[in-house]
Amino acid sequence: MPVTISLTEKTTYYLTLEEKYGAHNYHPIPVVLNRGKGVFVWDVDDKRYYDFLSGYSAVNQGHCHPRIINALLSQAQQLTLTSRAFHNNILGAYEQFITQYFGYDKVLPMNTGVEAVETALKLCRRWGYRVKGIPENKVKIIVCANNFHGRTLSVISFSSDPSSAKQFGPFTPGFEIIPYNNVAALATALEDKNVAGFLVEPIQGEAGVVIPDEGYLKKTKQLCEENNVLFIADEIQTGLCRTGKLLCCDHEDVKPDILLLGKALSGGTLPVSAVLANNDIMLTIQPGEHGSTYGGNPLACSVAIAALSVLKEERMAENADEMGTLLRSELKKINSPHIHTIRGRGLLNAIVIQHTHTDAAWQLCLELKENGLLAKPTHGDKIRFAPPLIITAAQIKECAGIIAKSIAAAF
Ligand code: IF1
Repeated sequence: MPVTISLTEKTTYYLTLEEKYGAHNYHPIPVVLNRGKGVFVWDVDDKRYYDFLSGYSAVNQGHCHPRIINALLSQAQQLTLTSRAFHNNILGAYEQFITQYFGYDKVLPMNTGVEAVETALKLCRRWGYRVKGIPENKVKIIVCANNFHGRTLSVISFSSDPSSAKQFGPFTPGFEIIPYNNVAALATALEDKNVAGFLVEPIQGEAGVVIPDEGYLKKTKQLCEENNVLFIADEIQTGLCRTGKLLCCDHEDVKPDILLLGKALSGGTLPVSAVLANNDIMLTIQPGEHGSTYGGNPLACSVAIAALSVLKEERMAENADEMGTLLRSELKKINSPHIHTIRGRGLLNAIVIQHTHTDAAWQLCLELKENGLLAKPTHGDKIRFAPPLIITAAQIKECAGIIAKSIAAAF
């Protein structure tokens, strides 16, 4: 401590380029990747790594999954974008496919995750006025402390993380922040009859894989029902088999009124997000009231059908569940005083590092990189372990070995 790493000439070249010409809105691990396949990525010097971030869960299906890439390539040669001014021959088939897949009447296709969140907020407000009958401009949406739902102005308006929101005001009103994993706090918040929705992550990812108590989702959903309030699940990170079920809400048999998907909906190929809801909610938005140039483009639709198909056909939820259990039990065997906590569900896992050095988690990630495994710290002391869902038992064991060796070397 601190871990010494030597960057190659090639790596330094790319780092310098980004430093000079790119905005400084990220602080990446100093590795420059140029190739990916399955659970592996390679850097510009051809060193191979296990990818334990999976593009923040966008590549659940593994890097460059052949079926997803095939869909991408063949559709790219046919038709990529029409805009929604005209119809295309893939959109309807995709809409039928995804609504049947998740059991909703309708889908509204968008691109990035945060656009899906924004769409849900607009839908919820609209539903609040049209259906629930809340007086104009009075709709309130309840959110949770330590949430992460993206980076737009309205979404950071209800962030409790100072680095997300500081000096980006003034902010959008109409939101109330309550503590996460606190049913009583929601009950109190719902006494206000102008509440139209409750937006929640079934597991808080950015907060460091914070798993609520068993029953939290079920109880909060029930409270929402009793108060005629929409339960909006942000499954952008937790959905699509990451936690060992198709949706994280499935662990408690909860069906959200509005379901948000993104990231792995395209298997890491292009930004594809979706908002799913039934007619009573979705049909409150009429032509001209919402949309996006790229939303529902045929390239995205083809890719999303393939991305969803392989999740099911290759039993990725089941594998995530089994491999997650194995990973956590292997990590527990490491038995280091510097691992304060190991937690997770399926292959969405985190360890909390305990060390006198404040940047110990960062140092450990550098050491992991040296040993062929890529992960990224969050909030200083937490490291997420979220490999692609196609990882095998032998690979999990090898990775646990890399993690053990790295902890021994770094601390
Ligand atoms: C970055 C974390 C992951 C999300 C949930 C919406 C969005 C996200 C639950 C917005 C995005 C990202 C974005 C990413 C880091 C990342 C992240 F560390 F912040 F928590 F995944 F772990 N809802 N999450 O997690 O989706 O608009 O980005 O497509 O670099 O900011 P987006």
